[in-house]
Order: sequence, then C-alpha cells, then structure tokens
Amino acid sequence: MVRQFMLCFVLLVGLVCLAQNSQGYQNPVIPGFHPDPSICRVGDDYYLVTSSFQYFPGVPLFHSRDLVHWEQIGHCLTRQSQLPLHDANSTEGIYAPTIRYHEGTFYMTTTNVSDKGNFIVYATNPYGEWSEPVWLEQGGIDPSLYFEDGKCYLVSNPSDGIYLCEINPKTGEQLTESRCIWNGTGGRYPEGPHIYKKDGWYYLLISEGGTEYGHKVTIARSRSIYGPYAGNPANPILTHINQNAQSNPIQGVGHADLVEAADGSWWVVCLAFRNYNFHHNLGREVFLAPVCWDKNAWPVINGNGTIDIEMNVPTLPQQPQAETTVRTAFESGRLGNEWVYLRNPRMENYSFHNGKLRLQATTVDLDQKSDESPTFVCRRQEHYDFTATTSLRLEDAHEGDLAGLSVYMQETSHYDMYVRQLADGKQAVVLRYRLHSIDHVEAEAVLPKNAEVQLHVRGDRDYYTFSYSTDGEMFTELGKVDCRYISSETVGGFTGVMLGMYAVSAFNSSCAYADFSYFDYEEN
Ligand code: 6LW
Repeated sequence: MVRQFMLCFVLLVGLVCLAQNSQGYQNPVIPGFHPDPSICRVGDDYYLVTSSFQYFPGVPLFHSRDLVHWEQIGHCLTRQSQLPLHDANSTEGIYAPTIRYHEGTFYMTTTNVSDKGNFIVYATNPYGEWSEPVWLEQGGIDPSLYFEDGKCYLVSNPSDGIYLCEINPKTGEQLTESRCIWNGTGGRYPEGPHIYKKDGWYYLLISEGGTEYGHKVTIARSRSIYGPYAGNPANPILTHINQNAQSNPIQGVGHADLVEAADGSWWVVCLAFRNYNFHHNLGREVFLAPVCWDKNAWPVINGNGTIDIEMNVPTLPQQPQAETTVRTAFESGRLGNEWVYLRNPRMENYSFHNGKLRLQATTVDLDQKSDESPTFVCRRQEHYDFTATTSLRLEDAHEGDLAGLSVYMQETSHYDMYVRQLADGKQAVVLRYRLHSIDHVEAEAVLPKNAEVQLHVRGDRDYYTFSYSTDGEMFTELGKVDCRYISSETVGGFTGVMLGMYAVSAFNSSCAYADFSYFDYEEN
C-alpha cells in the first residue's frame, strides 16, 4: 500500500514537473539596441534594465516571469531632472546600469557621462516614478550595488581596476575609502563589475577586452568582500574570441549579470551583437544562458562559455506574452514604451490631433550634435529583415521645410526619406544619405498636390530599400542603400539603428508641421 502510494506520488510529481518545465528558446531574448543588461529577481518576477546613451526617457525597464519573454514596462529615468543629456551623442549620456532589490526598494545605479557621473535612483514600485538622482562620489563607469548586513557596497572602475567602497544608497554619501579589489586577468577595460555571495564566497564578475570583438567575462572570488580576490583558473567564463565561436554569428559577448531563479537554477544575461559579413546594425542586444554553479565551485556558463541563437536547454516554465502589434496608431493620444526621443525633447513639438501624431518642425535637424533636440521620435530596429511604413501630410510649409522617416544610427550617419516643400508650392519625396562628410540626395520625385504620402523602408542583411506611395497600394522604389555604411563597424558608437518620424523647418519663423497617421513596424 505504502509502495503504491509512493509510486503514485512520484508519478504525480513527475507529471507536474513535465507540465511545468519548458525546453528551448531563441537568443537574443531582447532584440535591437539594448546594451549592458542587468537583472534582479523578486519572488517569481524578474526585472532587467539596459543602457540608453543619448535617448530619452532613459534606462528601459523590462519584466519577465520566465527569463525568456520580456515586456518593457517603462523607463527608470523619465524626467529631465533625472536625465540631463545636454549635447549627448552615441558614446555619451547613460552608460551601463545595475538593478538591485533590497528590503522592498528597487535601486538602479548608472553613469551619466554627459552630466555628473555616477548616481542612484530608487523606487518601491518599479512601474511608477523613480526618485531624483542621488549622486555618488566614486568615479569610473558601470556602478553596481551589493547589500549585506545593513551595508551597501558600491563597485565601479575609476581607473584601471575595480574599486569598492561602502555608501549610503539614499544619500550617496561615501562611508569608506575607495579600494582597488581586482584588476582582472590583464584584458583591457576591466568594467561591468557585480558582486554576489554564494557558499561563503564573494564572487566578483567583470568584463574585459572592451565591448567589441575581444569582449570576455571573467570572475574572481574571496572570503572577504575587500579581497584579496583570486581569479578563476578557467577564465574567461564567457567569450566568443576563441576558436569554438569563430563562425558563430553572435560576437562581442560580454557585460554580464547573474541571477538565481526561484527554482534554484542560475542564469546569466549578457550583451552581444549579431554579425553579418563583419557588420552589425542592431546594436548590442540581450542574450540569456543557463549557468551551472555547484557548491563551492566556479560558475560554468552554458557548458563551454559560449552562447547560441537556438538554445536547446531546459528553461523555467515559459509564459509567452501577447504578440506585439504591427501598427502604432495615434488615436490613444499616447506612445508606447518603445518610443524615445533624442536628448531632452521639447514636448510642445509633439501633439495629437484627430487621431494623428503632429510633429512641429524646428530648425534643429538630425545632423546636429547640440544641446537642442530635433523633432524626432523613434523606436529600435529589432530585426535584420523588417519593414516600416508611415503615412504623413506636410502642412503650412514653405520652401525647404520637410518631414519624413529616418533610418538613424547617429547624427553623422542616417538615411532619410522625406517630403519636402518646393518653391512652386509643390512637394517632392526625397531620399538622402548623411554619411559623415557625404550629404547626398540620391533620388527625388515630385508629388501630386495635397497628397498624403506613405513612406516605406524594407531592411534585410544587405540593404535598406526605400519606396513611397500616394494611395497606400502602389509603391515606387526611390532607392536602395547599403546597410554597412551605417553599421557599428563603420561608424562606431554604442547604439544601434533607430527608425523614426521627424520634421525640420528651413527657417525659424516657419509654422510647418506634419501629421502622421500611423507607424507600422514588422519583422519579415
Ligand atoms: C559600458 C561598458 C560596456 O558602460 O560598454 O560592454 C559601455 N560594456 O560596460 C557602454 O555600453
């Protein structure tokens, strides 16, 4: 009887496990420009943040229940007082953030390299508004917090190593001297530090080699938080610089953060890019891998320290989310969390009228790196194969005023298709490249009078192909431009391609504006 009962019990547990376990997922788990992921767990909920550079609002915040499917629930930095971006470009503004949860409060710490450096914001409700910045004294980039026994420790990289001090996280006051605790294994740019405690060891995880093709993740441990830290003989624990990943499309793997799931399994999130013909346009994206971390042993990432697009591993019970919609319609009078602006936007230039998004043109154009923000609202290119379409009408315009669709990497590198007002009252559709010193109009076609114009771009791994229509059905190709000229390898910077709507006026007193009816984005 007891044996039968035991057998039934074991069978039942087995069935429950089978029902709960899931297998396999695809990397990246968050596609498109989302670098420097940091993660924390609260019960069965996971929260993840990424860096945001010159974009506003800053530090996208994601939520997941299974580590595989993520939903953006907002941003940590939503007010100009938290995020002064001045004339930030693609290597400035907000660098790598860390998110941690301690005694009912979420802490997010990051660096604003365009302002006063390292700071913390905190919130009890991550869906709500976060605090004003609490500025920190210890310099360097990539600040991270570790809480233990009523103390809060800060690590960052003020010079050529990882430095630790104790702080008051609510005031920013530094309570102990900054001490160098590890220089890494000798790779350039020791950065991205995080401290974890397991089995009585303090583990210090960092990245080395720089965020490009030589990136790697290394780890050291000590019985005391202040060290001495001894490196793992098997370092690096995650990298694609070696032979076993030389033909992997994922490259530049680094900047990682570890998390213990509610079931006791360990996972790592890290950044990497997907590379085609030695170029990538989507920026650095978020990848996930399982970690085997036995008692007193070093963590081992995905068996051999590499990651794949197709991850055939057991996962937490997966909870797929609703498909994202192709169309951004403007009837609701608000934009979703995926939409961002350059630097500190002038919100009076964005409004909703009769279900359309109205962009007021200003003389600040997309080529400028200035304290001003152009009228430009954009979202990430998340897939190599995609289409984006918008429909607009340019109104009250004088010669030279324009509005359109930009494939924007940075101020010196973008492809624009726009409607331009001509001298004779007519309008033309124009395809233009801005590639550093090259400012080139590739094609131009005069439009029928008073037309609403649909602008369409199709991307693949090689080209962006631009076409337009005035009836929404018959599209005419204007030109086809090479993706590589705006890739990270060509133009540098820390960001990825954004797709957006914008309006520019030729002179200050212009009242020109454009009404956009929708914006569609779709993976092909
Ligand atoms: C970030 C640093 C890095 O602060 O790149 O890949 C810098 N890692 O840790 C900018 O994203």
